[in-house]
Amino acid sequence: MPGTFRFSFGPWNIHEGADPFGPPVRPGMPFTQKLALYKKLGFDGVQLHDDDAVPNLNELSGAQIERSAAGLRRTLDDEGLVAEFVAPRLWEDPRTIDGGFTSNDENNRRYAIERSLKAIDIANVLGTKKIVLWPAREGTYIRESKDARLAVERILEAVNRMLAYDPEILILIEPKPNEPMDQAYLPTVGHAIGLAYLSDDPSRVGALIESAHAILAGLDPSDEMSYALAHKKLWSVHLNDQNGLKYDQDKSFGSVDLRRAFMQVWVLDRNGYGNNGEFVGMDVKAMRTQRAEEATQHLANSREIFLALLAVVRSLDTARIDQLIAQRNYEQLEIEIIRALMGR
Ligand code: GLO
Ligand code: MG
Repeated sequence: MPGTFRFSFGPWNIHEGADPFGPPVRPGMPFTQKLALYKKLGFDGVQLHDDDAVPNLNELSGAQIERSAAGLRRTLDDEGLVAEFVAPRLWEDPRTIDGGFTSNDENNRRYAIERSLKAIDIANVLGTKKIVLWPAREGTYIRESKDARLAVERILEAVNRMLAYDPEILILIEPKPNEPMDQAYLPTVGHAIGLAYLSDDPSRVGALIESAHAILAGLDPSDEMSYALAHKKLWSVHLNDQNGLKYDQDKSFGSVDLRRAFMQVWVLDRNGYGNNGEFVGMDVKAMRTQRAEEATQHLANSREIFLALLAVVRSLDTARIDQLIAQRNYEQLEIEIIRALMGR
């Protein structure tokens, strides 16, 4: 069955352009103004960090958090938008400097788990069951500083605490091999899914695959997606692009390697992605050089490229492809795919 595609992004994808070497170059945009742009750009789903949804949540009581989240829920409803997931932001607080779940300090680990449970409360008010865990600082700068086996056990303990806290919540691990840490404990989807099977409820732990993260790990994003699909665990994607092994670039989908992007669309469509309500997330950032007036174009462009590649995928003659595969004439298969991509 072919896929069904709806698109999402997070408020961080409309960005002021700050990087580690320079300040913002565009004015900030209030969150509600960003929400008003979603539909115009062709997007229906909103991805949220817990504190995108409820600012300053560390200073609020449980009841205050619920009230604030309910306010956002009304705004989303008014805009005709849905919350796709909530992700606990475990990488900015001073208590998570050396990791959240894998910090060597017990008090800090407790903070990270409590914060993740608050993200679940917020998700419930917003009407989503999906919690994304990007284990940003669950890794090291020097290997001697943490016990790597214990770290995996500690991440597992946190996942189990979350599963026990809410019997319906789904946990999507977003693997990334490095940045901000030198080396991360869950670098690939294989690691994420391995952890899922160790958990108390493997059926509720899956993955979000980001194209750039797979590329940074030296892997092909469509193969990473296929691996998760084989386990029925591809519950979201962060499509974008990445020009080789450098900082995490979050370039527009397909802007570096159109054929690599094509293959991701092919895999998603051929596997009926989206038929259970999964979104196609675009984790993309505008170039720092982009003027403020046009600083949302990367989102519309990524969606346009996805849909154009989908049209190419669906235009291909599958009997012809099967025939070339049967003949083992992969050179001919390649030229025909490239011709299709070039519109010839
Ligand atoms: C950074 C990640 C980040 C996450 C987001 C949701 O490299 O891709 O953008 O996707 O924080 O957890
Ligand atoms: Mg991402």
